[in-house]
Order: sequence, then structure tokens, then C-alpha cells
Amino acid sequence: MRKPIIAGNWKMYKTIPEAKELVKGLVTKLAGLDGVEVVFCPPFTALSTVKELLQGTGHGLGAQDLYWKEQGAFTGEVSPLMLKDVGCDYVIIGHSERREHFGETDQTVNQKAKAALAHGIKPIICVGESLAQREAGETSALIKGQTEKALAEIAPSELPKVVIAYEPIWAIGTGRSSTAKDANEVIGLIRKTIAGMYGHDLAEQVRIQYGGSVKPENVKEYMEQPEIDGALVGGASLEVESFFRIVNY
Ligand code: G2H
Repeated sequence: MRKPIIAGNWKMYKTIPEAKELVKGLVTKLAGLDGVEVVFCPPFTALSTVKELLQGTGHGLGAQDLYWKEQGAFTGEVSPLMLKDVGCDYVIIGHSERREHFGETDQTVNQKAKAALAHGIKPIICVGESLAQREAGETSALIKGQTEKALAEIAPSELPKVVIAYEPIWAIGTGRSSTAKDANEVIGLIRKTIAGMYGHDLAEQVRIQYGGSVKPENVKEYMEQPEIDGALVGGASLEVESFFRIVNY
């Protein structure tokens, strides 16, 4: 059985004192939580602080991006070695905001995913269609293509460490979420795509999250769907009470 995984993607929010307040509050409230893997994805600047606060809790730490080289003259970039050094268990790769504003492509997503795995960091790979693509009936082809390109050359032995997040772009931070049934359908397609590459048994081991305006009020519907194994939560992960309620769906 796949263990549900709920990750808070803080995006470009939270100073160090704010991060401390949020994580301290959540660690206290989540003590004893069982059955759900919780991952905190703060900005790079707060990774070290959050790691310290998570010691002994069992919760995971994730970064929001990485570069695929170990080191070098790449001003402004952060390497997998550095993420490992600070104690990251996960890294979000290919979020639509990075694809849209920072030139992320299916090819760079693939390079980053391979680099993360090579350093023992589990990638949370984001895929998702825009509203125009959905309305043009392109969702299935696009999602299949994004999934195949992201996973290219990833060894079968590494696949169970990969998490995929299906985030329809039109549902991100808009308050407009995909229906649970629609999300389940697309996530089923992602799993089928993975099965086409790696076989049914391995595809059954991959956890696939839904992301896009997940809130305490709607999380249960998503988590009840058979194909949905978790959530990638943005806005609603920034406050103790709302993220607590989501994780305790
Ligand atoms: C989608 C999600 C988290 P939000 O980007 O990755 O953000 O929950 O604010 O829509």
C-alpha cells in the first residue's frame, strides 16, 4: 500500500522567524500523527532552521528546486550536494511557476530529477496543464508527454522514490480546484503512463499527489480517491491551523 504524502510548498513565503513559528506550532500539534508522511518545503534560506526543528519528528524536509551539477560557476544555483548537506529528503521539481517564470522545460526537469535521485533525494515532480490546453482537449497528451519526459532514463530501481504531483495550472492559487473525480482521472492516466514505461507493479508503487487550491474543506474528497496518494499544498500550508487540518483530513 502506498503511504499518503502531504507536502507544504511554502513558495517564496516565510522569513526565518516566521518559519520557526509555523514549524514549532505544527510539530507540537502533529505529535503522534500516524499514517501520513508530512513534508515541509520552505525557501532555501529557511531549510537549515526547519531541519533543526524537525529533528526526531519523522517529518520530511524538501527544497523547492535544485540545479543538476554538484558544484561550479553557476551563480545563484543550489546543488543536490548542498541540499543533501542541509538534510533534504525531497525536492520539488518542475513546479508550473518555475516552468512559466524561470524557463524550466521537460528536459531540465528530467536532468534535475536524475540528479536528485543520484544524491539520495526524492523528487516531487510536478506536471499539469493550462486552462487553454484543457479547453483544447490536450490534457491527456500533455500530461502523458510531461510524465514520460520527466522520467526518461530513471532506473526502475529508483522509481519507487519518485513522487509525482498533478497540478492543473488553472487551479493553482486561484481558489478554483479541479473536482476530485477529474483529478483522479488524470492521476490514473499518469499511473497508466508510468505502467507503460515500467510495468504495472512498479507503477502501483509510485505516489501521485494532487495540488492546486487544496484546503481543509476539500482535502478529504481528494484523499478518498483511489488514485490520489496525497497533496501538494501551497497557500493553505502557510498557517498552523489550516495545514494541521489538511494533514489530519
Ligand atoms: C499549487 C499549490 C502548491 P496552492 O502550486 O504547489 O499551491 O495550494 O496555493 O494552489
